Amino acid sequence: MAKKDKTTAKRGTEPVVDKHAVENPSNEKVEQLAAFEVSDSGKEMTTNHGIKINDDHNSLKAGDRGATLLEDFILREKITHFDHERIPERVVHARGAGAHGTFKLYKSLSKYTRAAFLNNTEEETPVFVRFSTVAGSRGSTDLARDVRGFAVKFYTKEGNFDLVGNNVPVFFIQDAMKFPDLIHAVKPEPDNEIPQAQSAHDTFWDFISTAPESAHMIMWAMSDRALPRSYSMMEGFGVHTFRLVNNEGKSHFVKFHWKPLLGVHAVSWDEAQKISGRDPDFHRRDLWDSIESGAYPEWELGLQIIPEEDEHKFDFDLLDPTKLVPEELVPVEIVGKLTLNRNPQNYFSETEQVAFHVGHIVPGIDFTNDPLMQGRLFSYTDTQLIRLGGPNFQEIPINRPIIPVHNNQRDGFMRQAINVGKTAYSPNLIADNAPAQVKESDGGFTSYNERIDAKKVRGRSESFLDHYSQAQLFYNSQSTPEKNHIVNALTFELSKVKQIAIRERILMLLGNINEDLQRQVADNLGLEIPSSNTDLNLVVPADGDIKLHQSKQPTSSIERSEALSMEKTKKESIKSRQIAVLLADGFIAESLTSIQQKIEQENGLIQIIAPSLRAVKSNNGSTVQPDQAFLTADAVLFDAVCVLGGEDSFATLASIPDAVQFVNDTYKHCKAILLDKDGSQKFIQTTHLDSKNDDAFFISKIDKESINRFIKAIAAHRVWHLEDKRLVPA
Ligand code: HDE
Repeated sequence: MAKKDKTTAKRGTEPVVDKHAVENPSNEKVEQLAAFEVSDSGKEMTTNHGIKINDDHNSLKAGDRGATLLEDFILREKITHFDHERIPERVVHARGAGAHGTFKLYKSLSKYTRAAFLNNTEEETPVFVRFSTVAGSRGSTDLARDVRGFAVKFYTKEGNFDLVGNNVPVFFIQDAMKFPDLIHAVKPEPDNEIPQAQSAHDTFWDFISTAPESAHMIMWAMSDRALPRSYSMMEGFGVHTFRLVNNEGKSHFVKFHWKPLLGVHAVSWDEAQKISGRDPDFHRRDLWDSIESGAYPEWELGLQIIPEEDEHKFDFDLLDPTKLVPEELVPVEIVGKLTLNRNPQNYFSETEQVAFHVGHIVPGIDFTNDPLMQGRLFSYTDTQLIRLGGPNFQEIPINRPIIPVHNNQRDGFMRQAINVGKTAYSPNLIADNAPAQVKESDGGFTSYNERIDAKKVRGRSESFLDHYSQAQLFYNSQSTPEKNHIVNALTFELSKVKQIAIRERILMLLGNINEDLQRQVADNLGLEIPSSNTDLNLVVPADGDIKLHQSKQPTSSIERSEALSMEKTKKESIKSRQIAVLLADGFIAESLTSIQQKIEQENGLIQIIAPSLRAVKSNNGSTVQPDQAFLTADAVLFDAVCVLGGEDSFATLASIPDAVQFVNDTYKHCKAILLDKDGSQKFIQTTHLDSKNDDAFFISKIDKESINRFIKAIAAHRVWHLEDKRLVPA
């Protein structure tokens, strides 16, 4: 194995130490990847064929001003490679960010599954995780209103297991057959390729208005779940019902959950839109910086396990991917922890080339007949064949399992393995039947022995036709601010829809979910409430009976589910939160030290923002170097702000409109603010802040007590209930 080179390219003349290669934990997969790493540090330049290059800046010409010569193989090679360096982006989930980490099991699940990585609590399983948005292209913003992909590749000792999930537990459609239609509808419209990374346009809502099966998912997509504060502050879900199969061949149904240790938190839509301009890489940067600073993102793996005998005990179908299993009916059992602790070395080689597939399972895990999942089982390999250029994509370093691969598959574009020997078929006598098939008892994969006895039908099960119960359950489970955000999101999206008939059809759909929701959106759009909420389900075969496809009356057995609201989520930690400290000449040095020490102790990240990048002088003559000036900093990129007194610092900040705006915006977006009392009076008058403290706005001397209150407010994330009081013109 190649020795890992711990230096990166030279900046100036000094070799720069690659900090993360030195400090971040390694694992078996990372060691495997190291064998493929190439460092140019201190090396001579060569062509791809190893010829040392003497001049990389000038092409070979016939005379100083002459035409360039075709024989210039160095120029030809350089340009040719450049011409071919793009590959197609993913057809969905094109924009993403990834990281390495490990999975550690808390307790053995041998009762349910024979998957070794879910049995052995001693071993850590290496993982690579890629988060993504769905609709936008590779260069689009991280903060689009969208579902987020949450794809985890476990490099287990029995091969790769991919849990290719989302941050929402349900999906828009019930059958894979409709996926191309859904995606064509949400992607930019085909005539002018507008709008990018947005669902707020006619074709998307036209599709939704004819597909009531999407009602539940629409509630999630219009909620703040679609605007995560950070990848490390969102849940992940396997969505489909899977199977766990134990050593005796007994199967249990299972739903996979990832629960973030930092809780589930979102930004507001106003912030999301502004962040998209200020820092379209906001989530990607947050993931990278958290890992580099040692504030590793963590999630616990949770399972909802359902005995096979209970398959028909619910008032929804476990095979229907538009339904979740309420935690009140089946609790989530926490079984292990995922920690992301290492950034990739190279975005393209790792994050872009990683190829996930729902069909990558290991013995002890199996599929169900969920018709969406069944379609996915085809799509993922198919897409890699075009995206990664052929059938050998599994040999790309990031995709290789950590155990050796042996079979009789051969050749194809870009084959890396040099398979030795004469045989590439089975059975064979020449090589004594190698590679040999493996008995189930020795770890050979066998499919779950499900009994199926049915007629072929092209259609939908009647058990899939209750489209509104869980949409209602979700809406009813939201807090008042969360409900308001859903109303605002629907108003925003439908305001962008040009055809009034589509707006009206969506109002009918909303009426089947909640009449209050329908009324508010109708009012905002200036439309009448439709006289009937006719269901426009157009999923009907050409000669089918439309009545057989109408949505069923809602019949949910529970009305509210606490787990569906973000309000009761964990609010304990400020790990990886960005806190802005505003200051100017004359600031009180002692206050800065106190706040820095305490925030760093709690794993928060501080940035000092000042009028310019010139060092700022404190009241005692010491100086501090700002991280940013107001020109590049913006409140939407931070979770909280602390403004340091005394008089002189405040007087300068009060005279800078961007500083005042910074504090106003933090206030408007319901975030925590700590203002040093010393000299703050006049500053407050220049802002829209109320001069009274509230649950997250403190005017106080900067001391232990006020810093502790400030930290608690940051951990609580936002005071959404004060949204109507913290009024600031944008
Ligand atoms: Fe995917 N999906 N999907 N999907 N999906 C892809 O595979 C597809 C679905 C998800 O970070 C593609 O390699 C079909 C549900 C994630 O690389 C493609 C259907 C869920 C990612 C594809 C679905 C997902 C993808 C595009 C309906 C949540 C990104 C590039 C039958 C459980 C993985 C690629 C990454 C990517 C097809 C529905 C999650 C085309 C046909 C439901 C997280 O194969």
